[in-house]
Amino acid sequence: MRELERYLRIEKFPHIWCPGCGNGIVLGSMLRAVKRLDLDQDQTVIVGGIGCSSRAVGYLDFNTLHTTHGRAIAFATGIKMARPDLKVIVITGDGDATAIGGNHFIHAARRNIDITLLLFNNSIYGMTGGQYSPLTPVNKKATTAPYGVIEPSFDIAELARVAGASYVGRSTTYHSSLLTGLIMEGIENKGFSLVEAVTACPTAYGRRNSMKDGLEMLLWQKENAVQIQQAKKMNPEELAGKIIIGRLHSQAAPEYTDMYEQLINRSGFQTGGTMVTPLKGTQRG
Ligand SMILES: Cc1ncc(C[n+]2csc(CCOP(=O)(O)OP(=O)(O)O)c2C)c(N)n1
Ligand code: SF4
Repeated sequence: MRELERYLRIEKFPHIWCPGCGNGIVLGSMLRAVKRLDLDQDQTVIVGGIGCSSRAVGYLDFNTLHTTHGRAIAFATGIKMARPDLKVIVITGDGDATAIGGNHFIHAARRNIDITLLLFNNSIYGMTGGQYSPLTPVNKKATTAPYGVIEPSFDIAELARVAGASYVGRSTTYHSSLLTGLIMEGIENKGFSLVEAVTACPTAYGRRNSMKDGLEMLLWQKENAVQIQQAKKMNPEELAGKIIIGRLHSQAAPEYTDMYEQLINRSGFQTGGTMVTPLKGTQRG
C-alpha cells in the first residue's frame, strides 16, 4: 500500500466501499500497472462514470474527471481528441459501461481510439442496491429479477473484439497479478483496450446469490476461472459457466487520433484554424 500512496489522495479516505468489496483490489492492480510503467501522473487522465467503482477517481491523484452515468467514454474520447499525447484511462462499472453507456462503448471500440477501459464487472448495479445489468448471468437474482434473470448477458470481451478493439484482456480479482499485467498491456497498446476485471460485490450481488461474503466470492473466482491457454483445449460443455481469463485478443489496427492527424495533414489545415495549403478544389471563388 505504502508504495502506491503517491498515487492516492489520502485526504479523501476512508473510502466508501463495503467490507469484502473487490473494488480496492482492482484499484490496487491498476496502480501497480501505472507504477511499473512509470506513468507520469500529470500526463495521465483517469475518467470515471457513476457507480461504486467509478468513485475510485475521487481517491486518485491524477488528472481526474468524475462524469455522468454512462458517459465516461464520451468524455474520455473528447480528452483524447484534444490531447492525443495524454494517457487516458476510463474506470467504469458493468452497468455504467454496457447499459446506459453501451453505445459509447461499441463506437469507441469501432474507432480503436487510444483509451484503456478498465471495466469493474461485479455483475450488478452496486451503488443503487442491486438491479441487474447486461452482464448479470442468466438465472442470477437481482432486486429487479427476484426469480432470476432471463436475459442472456453480453460477453463484453467478445463484443469489444468484434466491434474493433485492438486489445482485450480479462482477469478476476483473485488473479490480481494477472490483472496488473493485463492493465499494463492495455495501457501500452496503441488503440482501444478493454480490460475486464471480474470483481466481488457481496452486498448487492453475493448475498442474493448464495455467496455470503467477499472471501467466498474470491474463492468462487478461483474455482471458476480458466486460463485462455487451458480453455482452448476444453469443449463448450466444460466451459459452461467458466470465466476465461488472460490476454483474449491483441491485434494492431489503425488508431483514431492518428488517423485524424493524418486527415488534418491531408486537408492542408492545421489545428487551431491555420490554413497551410488547401487541397485542390477546396478554395472558393
Ligand atoms: C442518468 C442516470 N441514470 C441513473 C442513475 C442512477 N445510477 C447511479 S449508479 C447506477 C448503477 C451503477 O452500476 P454499475 O455501473 O454496475 O456500477 P457499480 O455501482 O456496480 O460499481 C445507476 C443506475 C444516475 N445516476 N444517472
Ligand atoms: S455495494 Fe457492492 S460494489 Fe458497492 S461498495 Fe458495496 S460491495 Fe462494493
